[in-house]
Amino acid sequence: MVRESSSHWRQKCRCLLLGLIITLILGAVAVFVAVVFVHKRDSPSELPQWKGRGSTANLKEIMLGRCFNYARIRNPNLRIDCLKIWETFKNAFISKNPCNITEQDYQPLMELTTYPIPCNKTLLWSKTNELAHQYTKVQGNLLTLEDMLPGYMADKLIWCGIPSRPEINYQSCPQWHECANNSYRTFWKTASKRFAEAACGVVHVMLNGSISQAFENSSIFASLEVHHLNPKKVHLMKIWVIHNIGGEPSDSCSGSSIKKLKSIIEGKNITFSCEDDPRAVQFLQCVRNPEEPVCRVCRTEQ
Ligand code: N1C
Repeated sequence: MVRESSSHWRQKCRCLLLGLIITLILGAVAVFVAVVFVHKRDSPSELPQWKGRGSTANLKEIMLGRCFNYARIRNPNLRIDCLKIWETFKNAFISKNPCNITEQDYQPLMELTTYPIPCNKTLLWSKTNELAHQYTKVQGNLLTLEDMLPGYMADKLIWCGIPSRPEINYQSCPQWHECANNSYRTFWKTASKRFAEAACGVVHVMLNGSISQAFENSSIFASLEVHHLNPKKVHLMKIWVIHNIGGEPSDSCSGSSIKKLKSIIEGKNITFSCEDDPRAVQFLQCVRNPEEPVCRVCRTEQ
């Protein structure tokens, strides 16, 4: 009787031990599979490979910093919630195919960040990014999209998401021309359209006369901004065509691309004027090229 119960007890122990061993093995296998899966998920080779560089490192920190700088220092009267703006910005592109971002995706952000711009202050530009911003900084009376909150926060940054994964892709993003509806191209299209729609009074435009077509069809200025100016609000467009100092001009106010722009603008019942190399802009260029003959004309010999 005693022997029987001890053998029964031993058998029970064996079963328990076997159960424990099986549980341990299964646990180890589960941990192994999970580790392999997580590793695979995070491995860069598994991410979609786009031709452009990945999202700007520290995107969140940069955008939040710019937002707080804008709200606390540049424009202290502005009542905005930067964290909410960041979340709304992120929701426009996160977990989505970066070639399939629509203007609708950015509408909530635009609603949160768009403020009226005073009349006569709008400066549009195409292929003159650096000079246009140097000019507004020094002259102080005109504003570009980069002076408004959405443009200020996004200036010179790259961003895109990963389909079905709530992460930012820091490995690669579509290039500007890789697909028309990529995350940052759609952003600039949406913001530029709204910026043009909001313009009133006189609108200034800085174009580049050192490229073959100063008014170039595929640019955001030609394809969007021009068509979204409201003739009920804008009465004059002042074009400045700028040429590299010391270089050969390729296009000018009398060139065919500007003539085309003139006919579009006049067709909208907006008055049009055009000036090649206004002096105020040329002075700025002369800071970098003081020895060029065109920069010497005002100098009196002593
Ligand atoms: O295509 P573009 O010029 O004609 O676009 C310029 C036009 C400006 O008037 C702005 O209002 O569109 C707006 N805009 C920006 O403000 C902007 N900031 C930075 C458009 N693009 C902008 N970028 C970047 O410049 C953008 O990421 C892309 O690479 C260029 C487009 O500028 P462009 O071809 O010189």
